[in-house]
Amino acid sequence: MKRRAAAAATKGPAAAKGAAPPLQDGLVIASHGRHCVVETPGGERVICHPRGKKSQVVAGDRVRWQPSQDEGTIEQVAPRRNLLYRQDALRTKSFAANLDQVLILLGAEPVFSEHQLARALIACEAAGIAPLIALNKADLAAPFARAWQRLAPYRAMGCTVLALAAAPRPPANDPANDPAAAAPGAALAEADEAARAAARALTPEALRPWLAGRATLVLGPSGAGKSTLINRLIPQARAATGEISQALGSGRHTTTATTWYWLDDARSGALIDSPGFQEFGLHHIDPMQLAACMPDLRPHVAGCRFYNCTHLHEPGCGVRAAVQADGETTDATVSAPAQPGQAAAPAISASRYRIYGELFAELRQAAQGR
Ligand SMILES: Nc1nc2c(ncn2[C@@H]2O[C@H](COP(=O)(O)OP(=O)(O)O)[C@@H](O)[C@H]2O)c(=O)[nH]1
Ligand SMILES: [Mg+2]
Ligand SMILES: [Zn+2]
Repeated sequence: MKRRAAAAATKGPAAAKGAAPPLQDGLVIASHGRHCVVETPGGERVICHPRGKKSQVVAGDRVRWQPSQDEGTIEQVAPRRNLLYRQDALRTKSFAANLDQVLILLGAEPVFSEHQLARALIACEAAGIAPLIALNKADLAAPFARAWQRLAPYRAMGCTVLALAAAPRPPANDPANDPAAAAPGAALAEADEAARAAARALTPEALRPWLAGRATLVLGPSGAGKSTLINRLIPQARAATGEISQALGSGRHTTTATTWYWLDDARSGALIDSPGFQEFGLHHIDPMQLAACMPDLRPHVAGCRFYNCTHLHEPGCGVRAAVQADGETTDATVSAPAQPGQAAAPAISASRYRIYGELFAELRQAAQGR
């Protein structure tokens, strides 16, 4: 971390009269506890402290800060365009602010939790941030085919799902690696579809057009390949992480902070690396709004008899009427339009409806506890 020179901070007419130096613009590129790193428009990086206990800043915040000695104090935080956060019974934790999209990176291995994926997508929807899903490790044919099939409901509900090979291994010549072995008995067409997706898998470089000019938060379970992807696209990321952790930790042991990395010299696109995909609390979401945050359930709500339908047990529920039997495939089935003249909405997979029920119970309990 390049510490700011005290002399540079106190130059100018205001300083000459002994007044406080003028406020400066900055972007928060990392935040941890009571410290953060602010980047100036010129690319200098300064450790800053928020003024007051309550005023937490997060990566992506645009701030006005006051230089003092070799550090600074955050005086103002610009209104946020959006904020992605999670909330459980104990605390609220922010990921980042002012995002253009969230890249949810999953791996063919280890097997991802559909529940965590659903939670992350709901948080994006509630925050008004576009998600993009990438399934990494396309070179692992059989696990990739299984994972690709599990993502069918997400493709059907309109999510973009990209196949990625961030660091492919040479083929192992293992018969278990045949995509047809992925799901014995499953339709061959599905294995074929996964194999075609794997054959089209993007390299990290080929992912660039999806990232250019945007601030993208990268979320995903441990082992999915987040660090691999970030290090391929931003070779100096590893060094920057070390410097920032060291500066923010002030000698103490710290977990990695959420960190902002520029993708290009013009500083137009950025990847934001963040820990914490596992405990993705959604307690900030009203259970009665949950179906509206799930794009596959949402269109069917119009078909419910009761305006305050929970879609759990009510008669005349448009959502329940659209749920498929277990094992039915998503891509093909389309339910009847909820209302005459309306376009038919794709059916809801059994697993997605199960996740809705579990989340609804959890959020209702959280709302009652407040
Ligand atoms: N086979 C295969 N392995 C990969 C690929 N991308 C990453 N890995 C490996 O997956 C493991 C976890 O990657 P890492 O980037 O540390 O994951 P993170 O926990 O999400 O940051 C490492 O051993 C990587 O080498 C890929 O495309 N194919
Ligand atoms: Mg990592
Ligand atoms: Zn209903």
